[in-house]
Amino acid sequence: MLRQDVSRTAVRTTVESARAGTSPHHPAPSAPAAEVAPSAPVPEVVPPPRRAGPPAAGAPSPEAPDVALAPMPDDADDVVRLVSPDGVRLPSPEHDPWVADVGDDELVALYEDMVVVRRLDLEATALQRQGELGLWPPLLGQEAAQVGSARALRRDDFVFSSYRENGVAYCRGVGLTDLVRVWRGTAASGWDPWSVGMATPTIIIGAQTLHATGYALGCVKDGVDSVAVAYFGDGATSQGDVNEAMVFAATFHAPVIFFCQNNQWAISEPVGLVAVRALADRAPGFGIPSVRVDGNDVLAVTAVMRAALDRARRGEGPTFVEAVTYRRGPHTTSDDPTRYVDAAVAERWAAKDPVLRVERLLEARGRLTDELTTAVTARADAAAAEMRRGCLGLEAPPPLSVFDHVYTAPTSWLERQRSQYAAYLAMFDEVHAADDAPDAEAAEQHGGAA
Ligand SMILES: Cc1ncc(C[n+]2csc(CCOP(=O)(O)OP(=O)(O)O)c2C)c(N)n1
Ligand SMILES: [Mg+2]
Repeated sequence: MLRQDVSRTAVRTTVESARAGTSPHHPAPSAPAAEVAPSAPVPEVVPPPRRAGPPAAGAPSPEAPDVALAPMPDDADDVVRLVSPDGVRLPSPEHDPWVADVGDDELVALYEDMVVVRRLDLEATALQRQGELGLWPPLLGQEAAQVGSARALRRDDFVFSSYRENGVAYCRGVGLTDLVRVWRGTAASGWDPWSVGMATPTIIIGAQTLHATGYALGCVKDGVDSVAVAYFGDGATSQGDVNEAMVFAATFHAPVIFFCQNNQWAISEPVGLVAVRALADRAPGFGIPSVRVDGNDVLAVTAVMRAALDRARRGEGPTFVEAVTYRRGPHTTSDDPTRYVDAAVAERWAAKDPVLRVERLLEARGRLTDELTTAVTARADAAAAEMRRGCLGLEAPPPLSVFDHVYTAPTSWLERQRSQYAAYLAMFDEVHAADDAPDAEAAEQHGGAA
């Protein structure tokens, strides 16, 4: 069901249930909360200060003010879910019609996509560990959120993503070598956006939501029913850009979907630090209906995404989708999550793995045969091998090419920077030349000694 409206009554209900300890987003406070006059502004209930998990190395100093953390949505029951973690199909009169055409064959195709995406992600992580990539942002655990949403799109829809949506990029048809180009440091940008309907990733957290909203407004002006999708994380929801994008999208009924993958971490900061309520609850405040979906359930993600796309195409404006999932790996290959992740929580999420879930469902339906797993594994291995080959074949461009595509036409100050940089690089040539030349003094000494 779409979350349409957060009225004062609804807020009060949440505050009251928080006091009673019945809200999934608010733990019960240890001391009774102060009475609130009905006409007074509703204050937020602040749980007692605490920190999740063991203190990380580099944790805040004792002087730093402690903060209240909302619980992580571990077992959120307010999500749309069509397949349980143990692979049982859960009927839903509201959402089943959106996936009525997803039979066993279509489920197998989604399964194959997820296996391939996971394999590519692991291969890229290995490439980084072997020194072939500078950095990689793993998506382990987020395969269903990415594949389920991306496969619901039409070719003429357009994706604006962050750095972690390599599964989405795969589904859009981005070339396997193109996935790693930037991370190898051989290109400033990975692919031609127009050929795949997906912009190259935005590293500036949340900025792509503005791009998506602008693109969506362009679609309306062009009279087409294409939809723009902005992918971003839980941490990004606190950025001004995301909030500004939602204001514009709501005001102008932009056909844009705000697809938030709540993987529960923004680097080492837990989502509870920035969200005392469900992230999906923010959107109705902007006038944007929202839906919270089990992000590890590929079928449920497909259903809510199709519904959101349909709303947008019918001119009903934006939808905010919160896909509740879990980042099972590090933030990037430069991160060490063992310093801040509670191992027990991570283990619980491993049991809710999105790929395992579909395997269990297919197994129950007699479709998980040895032939299928062999074929899917072979496909995934072949994709990984192709990506590795492509990666190793990438050559570093000439250093001065960094200036080539800054603007369509050169500017005088860019030209000046270019020549300054060329002079700087030439200094290394001189040093090398000097290194290579026979050392006259040494030669003299050598000759003298002889
Ligand atoms: C504007 C901006 N601020 C800070 C950063 C540094 N930064 C990189 S990733 C990240 C966390 C993002 O977390 P989230 O939005 O949850 O996405 P996730 O990495 O979990 O996919 C931050 C703060 C940045 N890239 N851009
Ligand atoms: Mg995150």
